[in-house]
Amino acid sequence: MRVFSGIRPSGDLHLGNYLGAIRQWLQLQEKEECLFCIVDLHAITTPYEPKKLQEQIKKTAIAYLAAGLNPEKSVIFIQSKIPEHTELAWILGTITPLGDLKRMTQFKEKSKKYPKAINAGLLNYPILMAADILLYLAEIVPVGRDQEQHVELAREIARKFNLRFGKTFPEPKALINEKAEKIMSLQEPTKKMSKTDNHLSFLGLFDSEDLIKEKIFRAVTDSGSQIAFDPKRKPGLSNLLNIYSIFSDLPIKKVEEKFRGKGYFDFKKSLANLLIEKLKPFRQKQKEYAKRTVFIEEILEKGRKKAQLISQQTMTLVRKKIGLSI
Ligand code: AQP
Repeated sequence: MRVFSGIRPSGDLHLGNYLGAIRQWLQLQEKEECLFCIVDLHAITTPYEPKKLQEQIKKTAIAYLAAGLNPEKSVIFIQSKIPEHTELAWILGTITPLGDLKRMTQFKEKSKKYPKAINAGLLNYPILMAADILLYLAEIVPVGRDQEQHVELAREIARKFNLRFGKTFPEPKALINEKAEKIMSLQEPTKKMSKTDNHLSFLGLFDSEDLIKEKIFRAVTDSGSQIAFDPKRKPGLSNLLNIYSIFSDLPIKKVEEKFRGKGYFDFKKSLANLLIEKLKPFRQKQKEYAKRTVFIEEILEKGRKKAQLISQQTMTLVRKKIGLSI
């Protein structure tokens, strides 16, 4: 089976990106044909600094490797290096109903977050994402819950295209890790953790020990003192308990038992120490890869070549099917 997924180089990767998406990528690369992309064209749909984008793209490539992606097993590449993404997006846009785009939750949320920057690219984001997936005839798309709606739309678009022009694309499916489907913000625990929010609200995969401690101790928790999982009444604490459970490999019930009779301070201290220990290898690898610029560039170029082969084949077929070439 072919797998495709990507991350916007819009900031430093956080626990949500890692647990919701990358952890699944690591398992998939062992058994499936995987393509993992740095989706820079998606990153420019929200306000950004051109001078910082290049840096952020490199940092994301380093983060992919430091988090465990193996370039011998996965194709790692930059979206904008493959012009077929935008060509296919244009074509798919002509069969995508406008109403479907306007009802997308991410479009509504990002429009609220950036009221002065509601651009057509933001609205068309899901079409480009459909193109990203369909260009590689991918069947599986490992993502967090927030991206499920977009994958559903990609599926609808594939179905529509196949009906209109004859079977061309598989209908892709989202693969979601139920336990980590939505890691919540440390500051506003009813919202998902996001890289572009205040830095205290997300835990970066490569945050220093001091920063981890600071962010965990300042994480919003709820009134009361009992360590109990109750996402409705105690969203802040429940999010932290979930993170503890994932990193300790203990079921949530066992974590509750471990901290029975103890207060928030003890729990947060233990969680900070657990995260410091578990994220240490990532920090070390990130430092090592950051020094190997040429190696990173070679990996991205190798990835580009492999991705280009597939994308060109798909576009030759698509152009023919829709009547653009003889
Ligand atoms: N909080 C989260 N919990 C679980 N999964 C998450 N993902 C993102 N946040 C969480 C998953 O990570 C992958 C990459 O996401 P993205 O960067 O392409 O877009 P995003 O969903 O918009 O991520 P952010 O961090 O919120 O970025 P900004 O702030 O730039 O919008 C996706 O699979 C996503 O589901």
